[in-house]
Amino acid sequence: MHQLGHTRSVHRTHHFLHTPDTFVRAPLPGMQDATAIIHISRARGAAFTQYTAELEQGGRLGPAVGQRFVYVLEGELEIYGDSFSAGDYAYIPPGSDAVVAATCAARVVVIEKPYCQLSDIQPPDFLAGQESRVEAKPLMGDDGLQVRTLLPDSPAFDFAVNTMTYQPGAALSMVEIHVMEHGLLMLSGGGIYRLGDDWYPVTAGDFIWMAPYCPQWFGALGKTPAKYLIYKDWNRHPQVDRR
Ligand code: UGY
Ligand code: MN
Repeated sequence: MHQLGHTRSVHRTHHFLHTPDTFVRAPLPGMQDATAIIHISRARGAAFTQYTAELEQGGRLGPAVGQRFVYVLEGELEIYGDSFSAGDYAYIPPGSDAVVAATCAARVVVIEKPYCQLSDIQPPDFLAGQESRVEAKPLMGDDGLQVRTLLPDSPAFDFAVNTMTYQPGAALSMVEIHVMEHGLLMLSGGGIYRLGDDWYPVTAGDFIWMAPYCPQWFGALGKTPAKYLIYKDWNRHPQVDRR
């Protein structure tokens, strides 16, 4: 049903709120029995690509452009013979032969980015993890806001992916303004996101892109925790071209 041209999606120069009512699906090269909702990419000026892949049973992703991070939202994947279900994730290094296939219908967060090599450090190896086994740490001493850092704290990684869980009423303690850009998928709950000079109600299923230096703040609303998965570029000098 059409909404007379209304949507919560908002496209601005320094931020983008992408809500499910505006998602358009199209397969990427090499995908089999799968399709992608491309939330953000170079086409919009980001240094990374983030999409939600929807795979049928037996479906698979095409080859990655650069390194790839996958986080399972729903269903089950197989990579190198190991199975990955909701909350499981994998880091796949550049040039890897890893095949990402669905053993049942699955929805997956996929982040891809060319690897930014440092002269004295090798790229990371393949890594598999389970979010539930990552220790949650309070952000800036606030027990109501817990962060799980999914990738190791190592300069070999040129990006970070974390989950952040806010108890109802919890909020970032400051408006952040920083050089890193973000790709963010709301996993559950909701609240108000400040982006630039605007405040938006956001809920599970929404995607947000924040350009470098986009002022940002979030406060959780409702009776259940709000949780999001957040990407940021990391561990590299900003003078280096990240694309
Ligand atoms: O890691 C971050 O920069 C994070 N605190 N930003 C955010 O939640 N918008
Ligand atoms: Mn931030």
